[in-house]
Amino acid sequence: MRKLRIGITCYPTVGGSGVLATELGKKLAERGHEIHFITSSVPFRLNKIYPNVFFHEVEVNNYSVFQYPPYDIALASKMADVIKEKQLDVIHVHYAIPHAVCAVLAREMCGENIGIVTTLHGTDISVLGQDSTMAPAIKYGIEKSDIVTAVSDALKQQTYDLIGTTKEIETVYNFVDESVFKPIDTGNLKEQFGIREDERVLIHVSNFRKIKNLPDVVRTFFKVREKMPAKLLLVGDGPEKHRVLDSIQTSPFKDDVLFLGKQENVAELFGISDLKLLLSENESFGLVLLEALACGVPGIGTNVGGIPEVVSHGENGFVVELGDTDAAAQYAIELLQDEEKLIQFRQAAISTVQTKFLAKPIIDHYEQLYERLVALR
Ligand code: GMT
Repeated sequence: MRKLRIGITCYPTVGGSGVLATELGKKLAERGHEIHFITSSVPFRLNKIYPNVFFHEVEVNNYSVFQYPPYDIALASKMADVIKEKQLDVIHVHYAIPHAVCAVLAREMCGENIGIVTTLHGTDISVLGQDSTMAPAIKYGIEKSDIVTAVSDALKQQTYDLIGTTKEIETVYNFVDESVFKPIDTGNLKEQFGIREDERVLIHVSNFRKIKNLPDVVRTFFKVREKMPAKLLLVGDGPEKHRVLDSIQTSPFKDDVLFLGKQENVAELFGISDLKLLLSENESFGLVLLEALACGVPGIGTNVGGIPEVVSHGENGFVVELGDTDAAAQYAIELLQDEEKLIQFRQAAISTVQTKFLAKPIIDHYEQLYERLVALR
């Protein structure tokens, strides 16, 4: 395949869509493509120098007349600059708002016939798609993109239901970097956290937003803790953190909940974990679940959005109804008390990634989409 010049726009701070976009860019660069990130800051997983990867910062003018700094216009202008100067073949935007609309505007501005790929990630549809001030712009961005992908069948269906578009949407699942997310020897890390060998470790990783339903994670853990020695690792940070902290203060098990804040090396934390909990109110995919599975950690997730496409009930984890912490705890207890079953689930977790979410075929798929667009130019 010929080498392409690909622009990528995403939210560069912590979040699944930014992670996926960055990992995709890195993998495409390894294949020899020239990758141009056009973002407001360096994407957080772009943490070293990668050959073929370039970063173009979007700077927003804070002129006093602006009540709100016009990020969208600055992004579109920067995209138009980079498209022209670097002669991009394709621009791939992650998250519909404002990125898809900015890409369309940039194409108009620079007058180049560039292909636009938009990947829908979740809240751009499930939350913003319900907002009448946003829905028309999302629909416009989707319909003016040349190719639209969604990270799960559930999200694709939700887009049709909420946005009312007839645009063809292809499901392209998320993937993880298997060289990072794999079972690893963590030495005495468990001990360093003060966790005894006989204690089971449950883990939750997220941006601590309301949609992640932290109260149910803690409730489930406490029910498990009543039956066995265990610790809960809460990894990440966000608006719900203090509410959760307050809510556990009266529990006799409060010292068994460890708040670790934002962490870079999540794979190591999965390395000391036995079970991942993701009990979200909505989740288009649940990239962190996939990261856990790749590390050999089974997951319990809610029966919402794309989670059942990632977690196979009774094989690599369990799917429970939203709010049913009794069921979540019961499944957790049964699994964590049965070493043989846990080993079986750990193996199934790894093979799910190998069979359904391997990076290579998914990146091949994106490459084919780009190639399709380039052939049309
Ligand atoms: O919910 C988040 O953690 C952030 C959000 C984002 O846009 O980064 O995540 C969405 O995209 C991820 C990557 O495709 C998915 O794995 C998440 O499930 C999705 N979040 C929601 O749908 C709530």
